[in-house]
Amino acid sequence: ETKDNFYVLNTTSVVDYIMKHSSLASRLGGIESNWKVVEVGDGNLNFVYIIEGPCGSFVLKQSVPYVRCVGESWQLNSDRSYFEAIALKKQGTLCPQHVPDLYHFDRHMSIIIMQYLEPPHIILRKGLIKGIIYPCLGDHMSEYMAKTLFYTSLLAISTTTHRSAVAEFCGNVELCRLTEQVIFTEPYMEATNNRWTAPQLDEDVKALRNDKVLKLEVAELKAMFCERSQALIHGDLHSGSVMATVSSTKVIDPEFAFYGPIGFDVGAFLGNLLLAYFSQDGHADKQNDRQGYKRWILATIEETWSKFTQKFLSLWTENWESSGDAYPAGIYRSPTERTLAQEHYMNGILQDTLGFASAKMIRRIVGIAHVEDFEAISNPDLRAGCERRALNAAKKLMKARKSVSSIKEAFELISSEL
Ligand code: ADP
Ligand code: SR1
Ligand code: MG
Ligand code: MG
Ligand code: MG
Repeated sequence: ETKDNFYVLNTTSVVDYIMKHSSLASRLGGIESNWKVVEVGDGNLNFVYIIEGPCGSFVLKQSVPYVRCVGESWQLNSDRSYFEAIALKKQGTLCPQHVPDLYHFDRHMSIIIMQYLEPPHIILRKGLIKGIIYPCLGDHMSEYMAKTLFYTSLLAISTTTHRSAVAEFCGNVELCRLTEQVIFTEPYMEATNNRWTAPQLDEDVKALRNDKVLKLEVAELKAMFCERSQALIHGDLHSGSVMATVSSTKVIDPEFAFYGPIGFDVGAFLGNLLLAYFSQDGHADKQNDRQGYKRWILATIEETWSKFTQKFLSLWTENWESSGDAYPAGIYRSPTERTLAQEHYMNGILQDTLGFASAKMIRRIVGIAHVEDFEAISNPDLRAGCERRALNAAKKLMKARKSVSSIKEAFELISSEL
């Protein structure tokens, strides 16, 4: 249903909207005829405008009551804007360096106004396709994940605070259900939304749907996604939700945020780096065989995981006495017991991460929403070869994740695909 007085903006009505909000108008400066408005949304769900004036700029994002990439036939209420705004605010407090500043939120109109991440910031996925090396990426993303996930988990907060936050984000039901549908359900069955590089991958898709062991693993991951309120997760942390330069990394678009499993975020990020890895042969040319770049991607996966572990555990160790109801300091008294608890916890996150990373990879190859990493490879045989290696690696990782205790072991497991 559409809310009363809600309207979908266009480049003209955006200007009228800003004029009605003097603090926004004065941020831009000058008069409205000096303002430049461009719609740049390239995501699947929403509309995004960049607005620049003589004195300043910002980005305006509006959620509409349907799925943008499908059209009005797929209704989706625009409550997601509220959850994006409150998640942005929370994540911006916990990790301001890697989150755009929030300037304005209008719940009724589902409008968020935030800091414009100016060029040379580009969407990380596009940078990975171009073969750009980001020397700070592992450090920055591990920082973002460690801070946002640790401080919203029961390692840092009481069960009272946690329960009320979980209850608030339970309202993001439509987006959680969208994830359940397009990540954990449809890729493993016949569904009209699904597509893949055909006929090249027809047999691979059939095998996926008949893989009983794999489907049991997916059921387990789906249950974890629905049942485990471990921390406030971003919920859609793929490489299209990161804007980067060689020295700056910002995480945008947390509209899928809710209290879920930590491994869903870490897995989304690492799984999308693996997709970037597997697509590289499709972007190689005479000037650049991309072999060095592939090594950099794998090194960045290892660096992200090891720095995430280090930072997350440092926060835990520093805060052990003061807060968090999960591992009471009174029970965990000795350093030995604390180390044991930490190793156990991180091992669990690693195994969840590998499972969710795999699920994220599989859905991008056989489900509704594909990624530019592969879509930009115009030769279908070349593209299918890249996709098949990614699919096989994801299947192996998903099935064997519980026997893996390091990223090195994970790479060994899929060495024939790498
Ligand atoms: P969706 O929810 O539809 O995926 P996103 O929030 O991912 O929308 O935004 C879509 C696109 O808009 C991004 O890929 C990026 O190009 C641009 N964009 C979004 N937020 C910003 C920002 N703060 N600064 C600059 N560009 C942005
Ligand atoms: C209809 S599926 C759209 C996808 O785009 C979003 O960014 C999420 O990844 C979602 O699964
Ligand atoms: Mg997006
Ligand atoms: Mg900030
Ligand atoms: Mg989005």
